[in-house]
Amino acid sequence: MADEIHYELYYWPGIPGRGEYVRLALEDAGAPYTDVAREPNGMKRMQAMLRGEGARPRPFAPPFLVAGDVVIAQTAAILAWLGPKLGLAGAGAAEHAATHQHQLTIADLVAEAHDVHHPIASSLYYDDQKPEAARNAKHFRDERIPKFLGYFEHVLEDQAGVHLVGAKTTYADLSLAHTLAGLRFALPNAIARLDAKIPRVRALAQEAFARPTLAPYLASPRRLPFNQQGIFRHYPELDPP
Ligand SMILES: N[C@@H](CCC(=O)N[C@@H](CS)C(=O)NCC(=O)O)C(=O)O
Repeated sequence: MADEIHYELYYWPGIPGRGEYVRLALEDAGAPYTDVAREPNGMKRMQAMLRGEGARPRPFAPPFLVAGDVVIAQTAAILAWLGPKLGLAGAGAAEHAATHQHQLTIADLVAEAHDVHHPIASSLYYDDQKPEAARNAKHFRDERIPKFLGYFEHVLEDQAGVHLVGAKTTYADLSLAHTLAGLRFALPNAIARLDAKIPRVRALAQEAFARPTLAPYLASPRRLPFNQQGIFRHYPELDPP
């Protein structure tokens, strides 16, 4: 159950991005929070925090979370801190650590998904790095996605269930469900080819997104759709049939 802290999440307002991983945990737990940069003057407040005009340590990049006098950045670190408070990190230290481990593996996958369309530099346009993106995408589709999702399929086999850790939903389950949705948006053909090999990952995603507090959020306008500015982008030329 959520505690009584009113959280402030800071993240770029126009994309689900990495902020969505934190949102999913907060929404699932019914925790009170403000999505600051989506409020009037919120971007100014976020930029001020990034300039160091706020709590310490100043964050390097969004997402970051403010809870009272605590400020914490890095998606996996935010979730490791929040997860136990929200009842989404399993039971006990070993399950907390395993949940964090899975989140870090998901973070690696997310970073690679971003680098598919920006393999040279985030500061360049996609159009300025298309040949490199095409080369990167082939390896991501053929090697990396099967390896990552195959790994999680094995974890679920070991678990004999639909949860990556323990017997209950953790934030790692929510994150994997969101990542599968993002990959399916970006590379629908590649994921369709893999679907038959990842039944447990798909079952996890279905269960996670049907959770009673999460399903209404996912159907609401508060959930930002995937788009061409985010981490998961759909360029048809990177996803041949
Ligand atoms: N490892 C960090 C990465 C944070 C990150 O790359 N944030 C992006 C938005 S999703 C950003 O604004 N980066 C700015 C930068 O790296 O200069 C995390 O997982 O939270």
